Amino acid sequence: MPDSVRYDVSDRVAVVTIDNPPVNALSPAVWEGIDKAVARAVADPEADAIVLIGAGATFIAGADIKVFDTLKTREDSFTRSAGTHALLRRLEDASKPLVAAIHGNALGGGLEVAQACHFRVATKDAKVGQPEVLLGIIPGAGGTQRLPRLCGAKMALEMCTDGKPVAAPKALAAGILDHIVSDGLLEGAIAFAKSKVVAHDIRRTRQIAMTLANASAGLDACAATRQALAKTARGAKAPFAVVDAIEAGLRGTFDEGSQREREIFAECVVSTESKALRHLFFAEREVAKVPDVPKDTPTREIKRAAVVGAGTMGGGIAMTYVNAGIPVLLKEVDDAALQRGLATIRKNYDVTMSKGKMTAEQVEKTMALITPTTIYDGFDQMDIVVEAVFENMDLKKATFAELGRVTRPDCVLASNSSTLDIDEFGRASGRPAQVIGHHFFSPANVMRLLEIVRGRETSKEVIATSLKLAKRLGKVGVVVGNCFGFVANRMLAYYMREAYLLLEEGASVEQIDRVLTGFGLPVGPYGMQDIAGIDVGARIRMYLNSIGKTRAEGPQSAIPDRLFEMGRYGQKTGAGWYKYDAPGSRNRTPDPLIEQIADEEAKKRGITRRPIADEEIVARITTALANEGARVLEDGYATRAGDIDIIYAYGFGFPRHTGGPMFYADTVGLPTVLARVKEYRARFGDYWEPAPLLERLVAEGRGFYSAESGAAV
Ligand code: T1G
Repeated sequence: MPDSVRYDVSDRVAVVTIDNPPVNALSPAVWEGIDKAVARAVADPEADAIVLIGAGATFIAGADIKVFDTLKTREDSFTRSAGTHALLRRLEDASKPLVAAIHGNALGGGLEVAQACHFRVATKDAKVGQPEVLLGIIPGAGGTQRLPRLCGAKMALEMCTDGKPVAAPKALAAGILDHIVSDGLLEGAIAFAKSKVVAHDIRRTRQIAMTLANASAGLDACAATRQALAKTARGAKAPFAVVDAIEAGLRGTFDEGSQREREIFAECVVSTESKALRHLFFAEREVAKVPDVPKDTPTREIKRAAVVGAGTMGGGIAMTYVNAGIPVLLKEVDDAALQRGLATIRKNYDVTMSKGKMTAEQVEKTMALITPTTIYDGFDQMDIVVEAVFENMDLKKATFAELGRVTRPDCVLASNSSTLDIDEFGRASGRPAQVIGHHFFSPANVMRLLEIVRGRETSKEVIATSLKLAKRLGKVGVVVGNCFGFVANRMLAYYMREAYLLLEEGASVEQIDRVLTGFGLPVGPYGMQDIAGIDVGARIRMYLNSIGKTRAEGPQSAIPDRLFEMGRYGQKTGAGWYKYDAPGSRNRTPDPLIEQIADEEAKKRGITRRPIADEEIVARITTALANEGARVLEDGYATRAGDIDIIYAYGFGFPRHTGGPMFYADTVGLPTVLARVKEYRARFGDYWEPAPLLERLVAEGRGFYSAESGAAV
């Protein structure tokens, strides 16, 4: 029996322990071990029942995701899944009560193993779930057939299409779990198993009959789920595939449904969508590993924080801290600005409350963690200060100079700047080792990305503290270098350049936004600007012009500045790239004025506007991102291509099923991407210059993620 599975007998109950750190993933050895151990227990005269339990912090967190890369073809995967299904049937057919004892997480294949057991008991803080769609696959070990038999098709559809874990009390109420133990899990599970011996009670999930009524209600739920997914899936296929598998089980027998599940799983696991999502799964875990900041680098404890600036970003940052239980001093220049900021925070919590996600009492408790102020008193008690004042160099430098005077020498001084030079702030504060960029994304209390910008002198301790803090704030922290726009906005400038030029050349605002949301982005460039504010971008452009810089090489479209001069800032002014019913309204309509302005600007640049194909829009935007991403990598401002993909997935909602702009470029093929850069250079101008890294990788026949070497650039 492999070491990863142990066998013991306690009080006439066989205890099978899965011990495969860190999350007891179902590697081939673990599968084999479980199979052998349960067979041994069935034959063991010293054992009347069997308990399956995980060692360490969790039950089984699913199949070993790394194994999926070894499945090269559908046929290969289909064949292999036969073994898994047969194994689970052997568990289910055990002649002695078999109880799964769950703590931590029972996810994916882990929950499917538990479903094949006769009973499931858990600790009250355990979670169960089928997150496979988040990896572009479906449950492939019987979950689409057994779960509906335990909790009904409707809940099974929900769990398998949103992939979210379900807490034990809810899983008990739904019939997924049979009991929640109050004290020790193992003791509780053994007692439960013994009670089933006495009761001669064995329940095989696959034999739970699906009544006709349930089946027809289930089929209605499938139809309703498909309708809902049409709005939310944004191009991902796996959520629809899981509905197909569950439906097959509702229309046919358990075996027919299982066969269909295996076919669909085999299709999904070799798909580009799944490869992309598996890539993001591991990339998200890699971002925390910064080559020159060892895992054991000491970190500071962050117990008290201050935020300077209570505008849109400052308010959202304050909410992020207090949502994590960290009290915040929120400072503004005067009381009027402070009250405006507090009112916006209150309004945001009211919206959360109206959605039933917080109670009034919770809102009051959270808001009470915010101490508003207009002075620096108390800043000498802070562990961290986040500066979120207006994106202006002089204003930020003055703020850091002040912070250098009023805070403790070991206080972390973070800036929410989205573009400006962190080293300047370090110099202004007089202690650059404590200064770092914490670039949040709007809305800061919602978007999960934290771009952590290290300055030339930022200490490793401050970087490590920032990474740990990001996790505590519920963010994905990505460490990047300090160049203009860092990684996120530096690349975004090329995305926006192409969006503006495509408009001037003949595409419309609606077309560009429709095509990119069709590609899977949550919002197109123009809708996004109308939300964020056209004035924000305009003021950064004005600052850049004042220091003789542009955000991206090539022609600078005058259209956004013309809208700014007209006071069209977007939703907040009732007009921007679109017209809105009223200032603040989200109901938008296309505005023919934009077409007129685009015509005028095109004429000024001697361009004859032309019909532009949807494909060209996607190609130019994604090529611009990949080419600049390659430059960011070779300039050393990002550690890995995966970091860029995580930044775009979590910062801009770049469609996860594409894997992010760098992984997507590999999917398209770097030779094609390079050819496009060269084509655009010939058609539009020398500002389209291939990144040397891109040319080198193509010459070496490699990608940003070279499958054969597995090495990421
Ligand atoms: N396979 C391989 N490695 C895994 C893994 C898995 N399933 N889960 C985690 N790891 C690694 C991870 O890469 C990291 O490695 C370390 O464990 C700690 O993870 C048949 C087909 C369980 C909630 O999707 O959601 O079952 O970076 O940092 O924050 O139908 O891990 O240290 O080298 O995330 O405490 C379905 C995936 C698989 C769950 C713990 N299961 N895991 O979170 O730790 S498909 C999942 C998680 C399947 C069946 C199908 C989380 C976690 P390293 P971590 P954490």
